[in-house]
Amino acid sequence: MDQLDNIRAEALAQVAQAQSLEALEAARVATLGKKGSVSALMASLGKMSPDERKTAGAQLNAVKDQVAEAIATAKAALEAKALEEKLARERVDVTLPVRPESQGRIHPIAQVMDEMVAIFAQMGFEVAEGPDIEDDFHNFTALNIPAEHPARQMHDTFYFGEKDDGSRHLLRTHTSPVQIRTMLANKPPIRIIAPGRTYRCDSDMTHTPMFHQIEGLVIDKTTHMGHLKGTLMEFVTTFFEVDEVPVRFRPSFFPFTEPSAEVDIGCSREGGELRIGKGASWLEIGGSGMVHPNVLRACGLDPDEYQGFAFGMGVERMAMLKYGIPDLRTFFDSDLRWLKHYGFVPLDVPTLSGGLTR
Ligand code: 2NL
Repeated sequence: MDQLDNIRAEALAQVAQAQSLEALEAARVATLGKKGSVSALMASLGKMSPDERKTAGAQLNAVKDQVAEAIATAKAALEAKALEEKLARERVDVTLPVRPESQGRIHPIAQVMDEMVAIFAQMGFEVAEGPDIEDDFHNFTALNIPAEHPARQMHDTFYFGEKDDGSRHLLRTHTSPVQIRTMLANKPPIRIIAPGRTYRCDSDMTHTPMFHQIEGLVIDKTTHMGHLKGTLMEFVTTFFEVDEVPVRFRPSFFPFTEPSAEVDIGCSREGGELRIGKGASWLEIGGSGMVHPNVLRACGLDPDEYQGFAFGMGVERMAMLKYGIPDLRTFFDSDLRWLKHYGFVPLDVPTLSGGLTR
C-alpha cells in the first residue's frame, strides 16, 4: 500500500523537521490532528470492503502508533534542550546583596516590660504569670476587697455573663491575682514580679481599657519596708540610667497593704523639660506597702510568722517617662509610623551587662 507508506514517510519527516515545541505541535496537528493526513486516511476506511478494511485498519493503526511515538521522542528531546538553554541563560548571582526588607520593631511596651523584668530578675525575682480572665476571689476577695467594698466599683470592672451559680468571671483589674495564686501554691520565701495585661472600663485622655502593670511581691519572715525602699531605689536608678534618683514614700491607702505608700521619684522640670534624678520636683511612679494580714490569711499564710511587701507600677507610664512618649493612647493606635519612631530594633535586647538600651 504505497499511499500508506507515503503518508508515513511524510509524517515522520514533518516530525523530524520540527525544531521547536511549537513546530512539533504543528506537525502533530498536520498528521494525527482531526484534519491531519493520518486521520484523513482513517476516514477512508469506511468506503472499503470488510476484508480490505481489516488489513488496512491494522496497518493504519501501526502507522499512527509509530508517528505518535516519534512525536513523543521528539518532544522529550526538545524539552530537554529548552531546559538546558534556560539553565545556561538564567544564572543566580549569589554574591548580590539581599533585597532591603522592611524590618519590624519591638513595641515600646514590650521593650520596657523586658527592661523592667531584666532589672528585677538581676535582684533575684522570678517572673510569675496568670490568666487575664479571673474570678472574684483572686481579683478582689483575697485582696481584702470584700463584696460591696467601694473599691469594687472604683475598679470599673469588665464582667462576663452570670453563671448558673450566680458567679461571674471578670477581666483582671490588676496583676495582683497572680501573686495571690503564687502565695496559695507556694510557701515563702517568695520573690516574684507579675507583669501583664490588666483591664478597666475606663477610656479618656489618660486611660485605656487595656493597660499593663508590673507588680512585685516579697514574702519572708523578716521582710520590711526598708527592703521595699531599697528594692525600688535599685530599680529606678537602673531603669532610668541615672546615678542617683531620690525615692520618697507618701502615705496612702490600698485595701491590700498596711501601711500603704505612693512611690515618688525626684525630678526637675526646667524649661518644660522633665529630668529624672535630683531636683526640685517629685513624680509618682506607683504604689506599694506591706501586705495586709488579711491578704496573707486568705492565702493560707500565718501573719504572725510571715510578712512582706508589694508594689505596683504602670508600664505605659514608665515607657512614657523614659522614652518621652507624650500621649498614652498612641500606644494602641497600631500606627506603623509611630512604631518606626518609638519602636526598638529586634536585636536591641535589654540586658544589664550590655546596657538596657542602645
Ligand atoms: C499601683 C498600686 C499596688 C500592690 C499593688 C499587692 C499585691 C498583693 C498583696 C498586696 Cl498580692 N499588694 N499589690 C500593693 C500596693 C500597690 O499597686 O499604683 N499600681 C499601678
